[in-house]
Amino acid sequence: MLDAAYYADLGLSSIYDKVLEGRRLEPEEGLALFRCPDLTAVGALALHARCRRHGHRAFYVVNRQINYTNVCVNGCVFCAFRRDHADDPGAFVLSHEDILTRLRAAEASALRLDELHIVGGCHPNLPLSWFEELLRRVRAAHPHLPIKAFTPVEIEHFSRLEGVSTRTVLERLQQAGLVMMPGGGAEIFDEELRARICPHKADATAWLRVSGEAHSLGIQTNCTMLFGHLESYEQRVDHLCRLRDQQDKTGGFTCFIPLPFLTENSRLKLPEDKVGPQRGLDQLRTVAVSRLLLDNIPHIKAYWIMMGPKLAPVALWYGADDLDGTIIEERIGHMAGASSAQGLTIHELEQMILRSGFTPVRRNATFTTLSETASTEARP
Ligand code: V47
Repeated sequence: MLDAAYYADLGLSSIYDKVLEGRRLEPEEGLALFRCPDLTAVGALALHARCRRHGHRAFYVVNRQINYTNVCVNGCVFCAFRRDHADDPGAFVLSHEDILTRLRAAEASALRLDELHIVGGCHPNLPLSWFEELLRRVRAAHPHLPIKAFTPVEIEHFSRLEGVSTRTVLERLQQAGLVMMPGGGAEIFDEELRARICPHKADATAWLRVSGEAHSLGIQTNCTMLFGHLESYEQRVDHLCRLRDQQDKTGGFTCFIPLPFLTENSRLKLPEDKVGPQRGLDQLRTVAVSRLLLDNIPHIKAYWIMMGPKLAPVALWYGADDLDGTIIEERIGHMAGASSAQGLTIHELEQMILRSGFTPVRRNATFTTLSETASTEARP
C-alpha cells in the first residue's frame, strides 16, 4: 500500500516523503489528508507512523470511571449528560461514601484497578475542599491506585469558585493525590464555533493554559477533540495544531482522544449531510489524521465507548494504539445514545485486540506498561 507512485497520483508525494522520514506535516497537509478521496491511503500512512512508535502493541487499562455529578453551570448545547439545576429530574451528586462504595465493589470484582477516572459537571457549590477530601479518602483506602481526575475546565471552575489561581488549585489537588488529568472539555478550540456550542465553558486559551500549568507541575494530562458536529475540516486541523503547539511548549500531553459527537438527547441538531453511515469512515479518517499531525503526542486513543466496540479496534489499523479500558460505568456517552456496553472484561478487551492482529499491553493511568500478552494469532 505504501507505494510512492500511488501517493504521487493522489497529489500526496510530499506528505508521503515526510511521513516516511518522520518529518512534521504542515496544517495544509493535514487538510489535504482530510480531503483525500482514498481513506485507506491515509490510513496506511497513519499505520506506518503508529507502528514506528508502538509496533503492533495496543494498550488498554483496567479502570473505573466515576462521574461525581451531572449538575453543571456551563450549559453546553451539545451535552446530554448535564443538568442545569440540582433539583432538575435526573440530577445527581454522589457523596464521598457513594464513590468509595463503588470503588470497593469494582476492586472486589475486577481484581486490581490501575486507573480511577473521576470527572463531573461544574457544580455551582462544591468547594475545592470537597475534592481534596475525596482524593485523600480514595488515596487512603486505595494507595496503589493512580487517580486521573478533573479536566482543565473543572480546574478553571474550581479556581473561579474559590478565588484562587488555577495553579494553586492544581497544587492543592496534587498534594491530595492527583497524578494525572483526563483530556475532556477541549471540544473544538475555534472561538466562533465554541461560542455557539459551549459559550460559557473555559475558552481555548484557558484550557491550554491550565494543561500547560499541570505539565509544569509534573502532572501528565490527556487531550481531546469533539468532532462530527458543526465543525469544518479547517477547524479540526486548527484544533490539532493548537494542541501540537502547546505540546511543543510544555510536553505533558500523553494521549489524544478524538471524540465522535453522539447525537441523542442533545439540543445540538445536525444538518442532514452530517448524519448517516459515512460517519464511521470519518471517525477512522480523524484518528488517522490525528496520528499524522500530532507527531509529538505519544498515544492516540480509539475510545470504544464513543466509537463502539466494533469500530474502535478497526481504528488500531488507522493510527490508534489505545482502546481505554474496562470502565464499568459510563454516563456521558450513554446519556447521548452510546449503544456500547457499560464495561468490558479484561478478557473481552484482550480478545478485541488479539482478533484485530495486535498485541495487548496492559497499562496504568500514566501509560506505564504493566504486562504484555503474547499474540497467538497470525497478523494479516
Ligand atoms: O468533555 C460530551 C465529550 C467528554 C458528548 O482523558 C461527548 O483518557 C460525544 O473526555 N458525544 C468526556 N462526546 C469524555 C472524555 C474522556 C473519555 C475517556 C477518556 C478520557 C481520557 C477522556 O465527552 C466531554 C466532551 O468533550 N462529550 N457530550 C456527546 N454527546
